[in-house]
Amino acid sequence: MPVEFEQTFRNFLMLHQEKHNRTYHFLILMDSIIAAAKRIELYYRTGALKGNLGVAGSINIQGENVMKMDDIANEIVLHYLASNKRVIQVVSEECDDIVDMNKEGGRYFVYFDPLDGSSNVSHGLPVGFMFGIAKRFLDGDMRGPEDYHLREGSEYIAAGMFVIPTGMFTLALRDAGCWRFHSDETSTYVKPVQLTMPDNPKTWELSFNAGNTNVFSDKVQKWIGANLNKYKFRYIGALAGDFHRLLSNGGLFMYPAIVNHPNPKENRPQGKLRLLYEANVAAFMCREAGGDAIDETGTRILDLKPAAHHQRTTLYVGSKPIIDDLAAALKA
Ligand code: AHM
Ligand code: MG
Repeated sequence: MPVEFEQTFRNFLMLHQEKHNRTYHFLILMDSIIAAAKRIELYYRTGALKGNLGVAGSINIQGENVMKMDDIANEIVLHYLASNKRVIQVVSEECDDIVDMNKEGGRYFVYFDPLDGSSNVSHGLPVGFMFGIAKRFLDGDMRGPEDYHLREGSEYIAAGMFVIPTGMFTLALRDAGCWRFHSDETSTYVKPVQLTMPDNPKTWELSFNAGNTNVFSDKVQKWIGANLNKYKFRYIGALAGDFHRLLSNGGLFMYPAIVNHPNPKENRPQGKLRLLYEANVAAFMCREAGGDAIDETGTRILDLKPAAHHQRTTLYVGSKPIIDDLAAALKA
């Protein structure tokens, strides 16, 4: 039997860069992101044996602080990104402050959540390593030291997610589509498959925390009442896992505002998810797959101007027709 070869992610990306007359810097950055993902996956798979499952800040039976998966994953990503030398600064869900890396010579900003889906961690169920990437203004036109790292999602050049520990990896490249890879027997990501969000309601799914329904706004509750029975309902409580399935089947993932808990600063209801490394990542991938994403005011997620690096937002992301329908219902 002849040896069979599948195209590797690296080969795919190299050809992409060459086709678009781009440098290899992005390839080098992605090498580090892949290396980090593989190492997180290894820790996660063996987590129960090594006592690494659980969330940060847990205390073991001896009363000692234990380094849990969230912190381990964060340390891994920070290590690989810092040693890569192409990164200017990062925003991580696990770090209060923005982390400086190669401020003078770096080329990219990386926004990431190293282990999203905390409620799944102690069970070893799917979690996500999600990331978005923006680029330095190469004309040297920095916007000032205090805010140049805060980019709208529309300025990202790429965004992606690893669904850990499944070996599935999805990467969207600006204006070049949304692509899925899987890990082969040698732990190499292979076999690019381009994803297109289905517009046909036959396969659509709804995904949201149904237990919160009675604290959503009246408009959202009304929309749910009119639509819940039309589609399948799926929710695993980790954005990467839920969104991974949605990219194949289409439909809607939402995390609406909890109306009883308004954000005191903005004096309007706020969502749970973070703009820079959760909502923007899903919205960017969705746009490249032909879908759309808005917040509860009807504004496109990718057009939201971040005012703070850990800013939260409401999120409605999915197939275009269902987002259009929701936008109309939210406006009514
Ligand atoms: P986390 O960053 O604390 O893990 O929270 C983000 C997660 C998302 O992955 C998921 O979509 C959502 O929170 C689930 O929240 P809930 O448990 O309220 O449904
Ligand atoms: Mg998170």
